[in-house]
Amino acid sequence: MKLYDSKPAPNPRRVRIFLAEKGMPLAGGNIEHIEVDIARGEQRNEAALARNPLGQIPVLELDDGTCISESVAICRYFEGMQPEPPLFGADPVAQGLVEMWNRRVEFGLLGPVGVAWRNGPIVARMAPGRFRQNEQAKEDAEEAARRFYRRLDGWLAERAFLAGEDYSIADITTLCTVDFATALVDLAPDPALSHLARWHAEVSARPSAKA
Ligand SMILES: N[C@@H](CCC(=O)N[C@@H](CS)C(=O)NCC(=O)O)C(=O)O
Repeated sequence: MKLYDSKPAPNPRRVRIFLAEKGMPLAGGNIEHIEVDIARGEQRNEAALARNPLGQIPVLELDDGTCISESVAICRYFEGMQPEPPLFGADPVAQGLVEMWNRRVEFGLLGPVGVAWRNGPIVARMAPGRFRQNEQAKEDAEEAARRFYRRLDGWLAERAFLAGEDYSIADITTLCTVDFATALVDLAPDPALSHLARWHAEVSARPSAKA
């Protein structure tokens, strides 16, 4: 199988961290790793659009040609192939909580961070004219992201990880979003949010975070 990936992009990193947590190596394993140059638009060439008509990565292409896109869908596939350690929850309650947190973070943080990025200066430099930029949309999205950081801080005061005492895909989504927001959107969490900072230090210290 082949994984179409991009080192600097946040969504493909979710899959790499997930694989690292599963102990499934990208180098030397049975997954062929293909780096896609997003800046050059390789995710939208004819072959790429045949794999994913949305022109986005990551994409997992199975040996029979089946293509799975959407980071969480790819992670679900790997969870099915290798259930241990469970990263979508070990029992129905945990599964519900993991799903709840993952969706909250996708809609409540990853979405606004994406809007702030599309309307921000780095995109204007990297891909001039690709998006019609709107300063008000950027500011509203930044405020929404900061509000979500404050909520996260409160939640993490009471639990080790997003969905409870076990690390899960919800932590992976949050880590990738926070790191992308910090590095490329100028939207780092306020360091005074000490519970969020504690959580971030802990998940960043896991070997998988280097993926
Ligand atoms: N919901 C999708 C989002 C995928 C996505 O937005 N991928 C970005 C990289 S992080 C991409 O391919 N961008 C290239 C483009 O939009 O041209 C997922 O979870 O995989």
